[in-house]
Amino acid sequence: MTSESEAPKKLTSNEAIKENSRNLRGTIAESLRDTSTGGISADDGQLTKFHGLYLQDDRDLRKERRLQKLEKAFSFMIRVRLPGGRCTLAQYLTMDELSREVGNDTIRLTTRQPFQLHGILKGNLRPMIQRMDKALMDSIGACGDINRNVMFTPNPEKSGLHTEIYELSKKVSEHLLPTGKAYHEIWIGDEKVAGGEAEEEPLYGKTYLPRKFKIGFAVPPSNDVDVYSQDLGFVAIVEEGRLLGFNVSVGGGLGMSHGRAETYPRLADTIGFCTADQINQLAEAVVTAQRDYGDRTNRRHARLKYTIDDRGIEWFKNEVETRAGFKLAEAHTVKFTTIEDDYGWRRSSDGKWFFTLFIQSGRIADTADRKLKTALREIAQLGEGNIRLSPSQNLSVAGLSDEAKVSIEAILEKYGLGEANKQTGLRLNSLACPALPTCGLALAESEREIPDILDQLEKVLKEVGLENDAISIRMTGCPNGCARPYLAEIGIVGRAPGKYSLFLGAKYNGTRLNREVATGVTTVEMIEQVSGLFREYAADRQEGEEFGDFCVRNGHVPEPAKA
Ligand code: SRM
Ligand code: SF4
Repeated sequence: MTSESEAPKKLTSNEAIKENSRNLRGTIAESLRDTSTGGISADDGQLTKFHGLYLQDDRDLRKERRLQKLEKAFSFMIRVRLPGGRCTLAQYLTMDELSREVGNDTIRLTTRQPFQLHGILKGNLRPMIQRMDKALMDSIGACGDINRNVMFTPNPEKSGLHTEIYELSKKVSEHLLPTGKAYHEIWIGDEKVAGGEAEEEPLYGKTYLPRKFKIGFAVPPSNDVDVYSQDLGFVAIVEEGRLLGFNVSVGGGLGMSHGRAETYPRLADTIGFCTADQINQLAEAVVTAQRDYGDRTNRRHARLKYTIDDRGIEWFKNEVETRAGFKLAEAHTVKFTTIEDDYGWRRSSDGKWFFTLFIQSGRIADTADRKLKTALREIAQLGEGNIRLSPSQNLSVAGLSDEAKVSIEAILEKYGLGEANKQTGLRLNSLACPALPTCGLALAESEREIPDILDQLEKVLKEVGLENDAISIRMTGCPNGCARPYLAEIGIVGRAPGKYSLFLGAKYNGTRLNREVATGVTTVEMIEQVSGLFREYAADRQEGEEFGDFCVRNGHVPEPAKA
């Protein structure tokens, strides 16, 4: 907001790109035809994000290509929208095939429950999206300044109540989808030189949101979706097995930049309670308030969390209530105890089996000694049940009979994966973002480095008898926070090649942020520091005390972290 005497600030260049894009068409169609480069124009690169596509390059090859005077080794990453992380076996098999035929032969399960494929060459984009379309999958709104994949626990069959809430989360997701035809026109329909004409986008308007927007639904006691990290969170309130409605929280967000105090991770504030039939109206009110008041002059200050901090939570609540046309009731007390997926075999409320497999950093790949991708393909080819992706980058198969359970166990054994879930509590609670070589923003390694860090720390945990304790550890290659590191008891955040910041003291259940305790340390130094704390924790912890709480109580975290 500017006062009358102040000159209005200049809008970011992204605002002009959106405004002039004829509802996300830009010159993408032309960029795709240009065979002189594997890339696309910078402006189109901003627009393709709204279509779920990122232009990337293989950063491992940058130096060599520069020396050879070649352009970067460009390729695309696609993020496939999957509300609640749910897909059919046929859809999974489509991902498997596409990853092999046009991607880098890996599938990446993300921290918001979509699939990502990396390494797709420009010329393969249209045919790939057309095949996804035939399998009833799309990547609309998986990225960009828009509502992203709506998160919900991967097991709605856990109870009738979970199923009811899943349906509500799906409705919100559909309610907030863009309505424009650009995606179909560019990627699926007949090729047009300049694309069609812009249409009305009733909810988002011509310039969409100032920045990305995220929603998650949680059912206590599980906070698997990290509900307070979401721009808009719904926490189910249940009484005697009946859904009363939802606590509503707003203004969560984790991205920050090193050395810029004006950027920070923030937990959402709970502003009240709404009933199930008010959810869509409420979500629309929050989204449109952010659309109209979010900062479009600075993308580092454009998320809802800053709108709220600039104007005050009471102002925002009032704005939302006015737009929604109803008042929120008083929030209920909630208690979260866990964030961990239900690993292994569980009976669902429908009597079927639900199986969750731990997947390190969500990367499905075959390696010389571990054929995970092949094993999962064979499981999908059994033709029973369906697939779920979790907010912790794991994969589940749902809806299985006793016979299918036996067959799946045999496949896992055949590929040496029978013990895949027998990991330390630390590994089972670990996340890492992709970082190098695909992520253009990575300052340091993450996914490629975390296995080694875990190996080292596990030695100490076993030595002091803590191998079964659930301790959360999350690593990212930069401070953007994609693996939600600021909500981990141990957060490792890249600063420069081989250099990290160490964060400690978050609450395990995702209700308190951690604090930075070391800056610019190597992984060796970090492992040494954390190993020392593990030893202290094993010796001095109080009954039932979690690692993050221990770090706070014993003064290992600089200032008292907020509860
Ligand atoms: Fe993220 C940007 C990967 C979840 C905060 N994120 C990126 C990009 C697209 C890099 C880019 O802009 O060029 C990364 C692509 C890397 C690659 O090679 O695949 C990327 N983010 C991911 C994923 C794949 C990490 C993962 O390990 O699974 C997650 C995909 C989720 C999805 O399916 O939609 C992912 N990103 C998150 C989360 C966690 C969440 O949403 O629960 C966050 C923190 C929460 C939040 O939004 O506040 C997150 N990503 C960011 C940010 C910082 C946003 C900010 O407000 O400052 C960026 C950079 C940006 O937007 O400018 C970013
Ligand atoms: Fe890339 Fe940084 Fe996100 Fe990791 S946290 S995927 S390095 S943007």
